[in-house]
Amino acid sequence: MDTLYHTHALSPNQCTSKVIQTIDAPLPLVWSMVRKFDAPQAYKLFVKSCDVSCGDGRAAGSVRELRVVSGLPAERSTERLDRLDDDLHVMVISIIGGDHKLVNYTSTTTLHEDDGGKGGGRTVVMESYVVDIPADSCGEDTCLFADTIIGCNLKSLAKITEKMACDRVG
Ligand code: A8S
Repeated sequence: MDTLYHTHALSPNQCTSKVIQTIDAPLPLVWSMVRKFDAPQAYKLFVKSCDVSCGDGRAAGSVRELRVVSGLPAERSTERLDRLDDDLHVMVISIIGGDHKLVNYTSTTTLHEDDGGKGGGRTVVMESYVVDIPADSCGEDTCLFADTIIGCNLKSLAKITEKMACDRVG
């Protein structure tokens, strides 16, 4: 599963990386948050607003226009849903426009039930991506930038879904 969806062919001017987050909440709950292409602001703290400009937000080919919170090096991003598989828990998104430096960015997110033995109800989220290295930067810096944002997103996802799972039980 891991190598199948998170091994990417690279051009010489591209870099790739992967962020992994274990979450103390059941997979169906975590997936219900991740799969909402039309509402990433539900857990992505840097997203201010999201409008679906093409498609229904569920079918591949749907496009969303994001506005990013102030203080970041960008204000907007246009992103296309390439794949949403509710059986395999795979989501692929490409960034196709915006005023930022992530050119040719495609990310793949997969969810797996944790088999760490600590009982059921834990989820492992893996998010990998491929992106062009800007002419004025290097692969290391480009990946560090994206990894930092993804890390924040997945930590926020963990916090929110863990609270939801806790509230449901308690
Ligand atoms: C995601 C991943 C990333 C989002 C980046 C890397 C971004 O939304 C932010 C700042 C930027 O400079 C680029 O899954 C962009 O959201 C927070 C606007 C695309």
